[in-house]
Formats: sequence, C-alpha cells, structure tokens
Amino acid sequence: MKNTTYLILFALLLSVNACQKQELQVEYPSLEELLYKDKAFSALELEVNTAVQKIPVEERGNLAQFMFENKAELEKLYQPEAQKVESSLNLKSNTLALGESTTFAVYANDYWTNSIEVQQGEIYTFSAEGTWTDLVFTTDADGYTNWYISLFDGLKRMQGEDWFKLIGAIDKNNLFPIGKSNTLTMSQSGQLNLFANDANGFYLNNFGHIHLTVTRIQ
Ligand SMILES: [Ca+2]
Repeated sequence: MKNTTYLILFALLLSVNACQKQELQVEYPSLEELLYKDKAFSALELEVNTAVQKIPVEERGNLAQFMFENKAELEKLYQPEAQKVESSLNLKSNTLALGESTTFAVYANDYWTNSIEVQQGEIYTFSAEGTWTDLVFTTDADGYTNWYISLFDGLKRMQGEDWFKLIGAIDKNNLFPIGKSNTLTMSQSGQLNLFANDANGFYLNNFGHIHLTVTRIQ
C-alpha cells in the first residue's frame, strides 16, 4: 500500500463528518489535479491512479475540497514513520503460571502491544473491558462495521474480522481474533502481541484503550 492511498483514505475518513455537502462557491481543483499538481501532495510521491480508484466517484469532489482546505493539517498528520508505534508492557513476569492472571491496557493507536510469552498448547481466557475509538466510531473489543468503513475492508490487517476487533498474534504472525471475551488454545509458542484491527497507516486517528485480562487456565 502506497503513501498516497493512506493519505487519501485518511483524508476521506477525516472528512466523513467534517465535510458536508455544500454549494460550491469557489472552483475547487479535482482530486486528480490536486494530487498531480499541488506540491503539498505531489511531494509525497503519490501513485495517483491506484489511490483515486479506491474513492467512490461521488465522494471525489468533496474529498478534493476537504483536502484543499485542510492541506496544512493533513501534511502534519501524515507521518509514515509514526504509523507503526509499538509498546512493550512492563509486566511483573513474562509468563503466567497456571491460574494466574494479568491485566493491562491495549491502546488503539499502537500497531503492536507486546505482552506475555506463551507456550504451544496452553489455554488462556481473554476478557476485554472498555471502549476505544476509530476517528468517530466508538466500539468495544468486539469491533464494529458500517457501510462507510466497509468501503475500505480490503485494507484491514486481519481480513474477515470487524474493524477494531481485538486481534492477537504470536511473534507478530498467525493472527487470531480475540474480541471481548474468548478462550483460546495457543497454536504455537512465542510472544503474545495484540492490536485493534485497523488498516496499516490509519492508527493516527485512533483513540483510547481497552483493559485486557489474560488468565492461563491450562
Ligand atoms: Ca483508524
């Protein structure tokens, strides 16, 4: 996925509430003109065609207007190097004994939250409390979907699972859905990593955290 696509989709998400249909008083550039000719956006080495194809035709005028009027803010928000924030928990122990629990926060804007070490065959229960927010959509760890966000389903990190569902991974591979409440057998040994299911590059508009309690039951 190229930088352009992120920027455009991010702008589109930002504009979902902000950009209401208005009578255009001014002649705005088209989305293509904006991306090809405006230095603010062309400096990002945009691959315009790929990106534009993802935007529904009827949304392009509004999006161009929004990007045009919010150039400075969008440039500031778009920082590719800041998109893969990773946090490692400061846990008492890296492993859980049988029957032991640990509770920690998983932040919506962290690309990875690195937690305990697990062994293949161990069974854990997961219980997540609280809500987190994807731009304007607040949900719990079971996640959400709606007609608008579903336009971007192809970009989700874990396909087939809702947006902002709590997802687990072992050593950042073999993703599995967790959600609000679950009991799962570990398919392999390694570090348990967690994240809110979002599109790579769209973690900057994520807010809040859930509290996850993990208990080893076998
Ligand atoms: Ca997001």
